Amino acid sequence: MANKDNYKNYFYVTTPIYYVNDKPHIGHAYSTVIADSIARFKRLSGYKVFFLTGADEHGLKIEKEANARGITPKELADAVHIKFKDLFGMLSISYDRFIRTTDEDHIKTVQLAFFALMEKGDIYLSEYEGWYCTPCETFLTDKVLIDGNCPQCGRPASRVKEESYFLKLNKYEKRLEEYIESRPEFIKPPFRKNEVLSFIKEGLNDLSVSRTSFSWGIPVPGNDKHIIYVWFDALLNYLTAIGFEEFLEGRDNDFNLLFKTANHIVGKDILKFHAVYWPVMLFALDLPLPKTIFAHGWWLMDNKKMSKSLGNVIDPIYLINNYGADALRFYLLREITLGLDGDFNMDNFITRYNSELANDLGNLVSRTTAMLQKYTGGKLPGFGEAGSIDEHLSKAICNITSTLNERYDNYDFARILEETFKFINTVNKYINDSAPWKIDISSPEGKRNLYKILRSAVVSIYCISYLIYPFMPDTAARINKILNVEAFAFFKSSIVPENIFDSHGVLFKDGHKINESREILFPKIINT
Ligand code: ME8
Repeated sequence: MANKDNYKNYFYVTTPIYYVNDKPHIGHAYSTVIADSIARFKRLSGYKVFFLTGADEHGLKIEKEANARGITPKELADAVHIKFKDLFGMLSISYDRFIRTTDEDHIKTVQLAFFALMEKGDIYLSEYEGWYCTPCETFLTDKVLIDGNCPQCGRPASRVKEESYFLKLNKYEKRLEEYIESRPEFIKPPFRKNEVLSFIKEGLNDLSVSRTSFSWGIPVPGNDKHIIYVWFDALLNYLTAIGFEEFLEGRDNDFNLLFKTANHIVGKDILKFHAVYWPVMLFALDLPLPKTIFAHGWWLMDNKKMSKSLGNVIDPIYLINNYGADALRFYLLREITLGLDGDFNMDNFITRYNSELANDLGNLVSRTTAMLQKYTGGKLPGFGEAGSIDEHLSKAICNITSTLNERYDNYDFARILEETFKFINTVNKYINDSAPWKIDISSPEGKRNLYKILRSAVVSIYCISYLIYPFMPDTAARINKILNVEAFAFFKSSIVPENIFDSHGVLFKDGHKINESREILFPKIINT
């Protein structure tokens, strides 16, 4: 059981921090919903969770956008980071901190780390000559350019020649390779591990970690002609947020315990920064590495890359306003296996919504509450009167819960949702097959049979609310309200699906009143 002083373990989960040059889009919602779902599941399972998200506010890209708008970069960051916060509020994102790279503690952390590595000799001054892609804030070699364009975003790279500080990557190349080879849980999904290893095996050049051609960023300590490279700055947010500075000062905090458990959720496009540059920075700083870097795939729109110029960028706010936050969360996690790319198709979104959310889940809840109203005035028949709960249902739920931890650890969310919705259909079928409306309740046996069906359906719905909670927290809360159980009783009790079929009498006492629900959980979408 989870309580303040008795956590199973720590669990630190992070999203990328988002560039504030433009408003959030579906890709930002995606990384954040993935992190939120695992954070919620881990909290539910008794872990002490720290969930971090935030804004990446420095760099040339932000400076350029601010110039174009005729405002300062800080004014741009102040305005745009609020849009991310608003979106995350609408999506019920349960973050513990929203970090901004302009926060005081972060600036200190970055300067401390940079200084420590200069002292150690792992950062040295030299000259950089080569290519730079501003939209990706990435240095590029001749070899990777495609017709003079960035291989990542396809836009033209610019030639730069400047004095620069460099981080020694080469020194840590072998150590990193061995580390990755020997730890299957470090890079997920597994096929991404090979991609990273082949990149490392090509040989790592030392990384340029400062710029002199613009001013919006954190100055190099002792040489403020140089601005610290935005990725060096950004990656360190993962240390700032959990008290790196206090830790260095020897103050007692959770830094050490938390960081080892870190799960960085990132898009596949930024895996290299997290699985190569970041570990090297941590090796150099003599810190442990995060536990897992999970790279998710990309959402395409009608099989094309989303881009402003194609005008096919999906606005998450539009979807939330029209269909609800949980419908969007559900679609993002149910439609594609995490790790692979997927196509965001509106017809498909509506079909899934209508069939799985409105028909399967929504109807199960409304028909069950309607039956209770009709037969018992909303009172749940006692444990004694109903006898046992349907065995087939209890087995089905145990099959799901027994694999839950493993599935979450592998980010196999689509599978969990698939199984949960299969279970919802099993309960619907159970009600259809046992046809309570045909039962002759004048006989004691008939009555007992009806009560068993009602109780089985209610207990099953409670289990469903537990299973969907990490993915659709507001829907789970609404169901709990209809069932008239304290919001998320599973947080506070040991009554989780593993044992609910034995102990449902504790939560649903004899005569427990189920609220009459006129509320439609998911109104059907009429596709025009
Ligand atoms: O990269 N589908 O920030 P960012 C899925 N500041 N994910 C997508 C996507 C799409 N169509 N488009 C973008 C940065 N993303 C850095 C991170 S972390 C220390 C610094 C994802 O605002 C993308 O893969 O450009 C990335 O994970 C995230 O959005 C942030 O993008």
